[in-house]
Amino acid sequence: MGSGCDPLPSVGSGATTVTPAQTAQLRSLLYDAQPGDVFLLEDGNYDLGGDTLQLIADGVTVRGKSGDRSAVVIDNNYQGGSIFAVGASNVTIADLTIRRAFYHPIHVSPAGGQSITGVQIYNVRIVDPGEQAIKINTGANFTAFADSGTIACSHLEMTAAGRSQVRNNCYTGGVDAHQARNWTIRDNRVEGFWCDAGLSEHGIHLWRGARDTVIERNVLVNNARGIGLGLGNDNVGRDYSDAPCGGNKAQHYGGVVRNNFIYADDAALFASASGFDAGIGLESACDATVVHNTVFSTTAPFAAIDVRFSLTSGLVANNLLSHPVVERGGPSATVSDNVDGAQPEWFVDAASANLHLAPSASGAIDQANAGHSTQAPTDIDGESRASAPDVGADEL
Ligand SMILES: [Ca+2]
Ligand SMILES: [Ca+2]
Repeated sequence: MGSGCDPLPSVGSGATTVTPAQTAQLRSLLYDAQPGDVFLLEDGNYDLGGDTLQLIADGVTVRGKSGDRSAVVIDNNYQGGSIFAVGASNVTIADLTIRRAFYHPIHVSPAGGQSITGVQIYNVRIVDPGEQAIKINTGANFTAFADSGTIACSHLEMTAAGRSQVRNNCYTGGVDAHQARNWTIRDNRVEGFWCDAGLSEHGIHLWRGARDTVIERNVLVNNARGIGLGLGNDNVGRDYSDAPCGGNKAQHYGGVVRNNFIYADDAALFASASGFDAGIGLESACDATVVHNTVFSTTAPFAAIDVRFSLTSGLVANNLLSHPVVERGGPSATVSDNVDGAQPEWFVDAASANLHLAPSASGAIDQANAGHSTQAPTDIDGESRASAPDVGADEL
């Protein structure tokens, strides 16, 4: 898996090209796919009319043919259920737009009794989901899991029009993963997940016993909650044979959150019932590493980083913040070498969520603890950190 956002390799011969005129057959085409089949969707609008596209054979790829994700639009107009239901390993969805699912535009959940791995969501634009944009779940029997997937170079967005369609007390969010292990979520933009009433789930959220997630180089704009590992302190989780966290049932185990920009400036978000809650939330997140993120808000959130509950441990360091870290409920994480009170002029263009450092940002430049920077050896641009590293996601 690469680290950039270059186009995926072109496919060889044998791919099936699909046109918008075949929209009514798309469901059966994909359901009947054989392992490794590749489907290339021509530019245009695919108005599904409520169909769910089930991907149940391993290694199936569904891609926009042109590579321009904005030119291939799959729309369910809030009919039916989810749009893509991914139940097999090594499925790729790439280079297209998915709009207005009643539930989830993409729902990853093992279709059979076996765990699945290697699902890839790449260069996808998701707009106005009825529930969470990308849901990752266990199989129906709670013993098969969806592990080791990637969500990269994608754009998840709730617009004002979509927000008015969200149901069930703001039951929405960007990525929502339960009991999922070893996912990489990188280089995405996630924005607009909040409601007038009710508290949206995070832009990116893994919990209920998820583990070893890597969340890096994402830009999160105007979400009620940015990135979350864990939620609450109940015992709903996943059992691992090596009994991590001293055998305690945590909401999240391990994991790294680094080099993300998290930004909020929307007066309507601040005026909503829940406001801007937290840039990053750790709740019963055991052995988490949260380093070199930048969280900037024009109005105070509850917490720039919320470190909560007694099972939360690990390291929260070298983050550049407009507002303070809040520790509550007895966490044992090491919280050090963070800089709060960042000002808008410390950044290249804060009003555009460009939180790269300005040359005058002396409060951030060279101010990080180099010992903790080993957890994030490169920055949000993929550039190496200097021997005198800067706090936050950007090394100037
Ligand atoms: Ca430096
Ligand atoms: Ca840089």
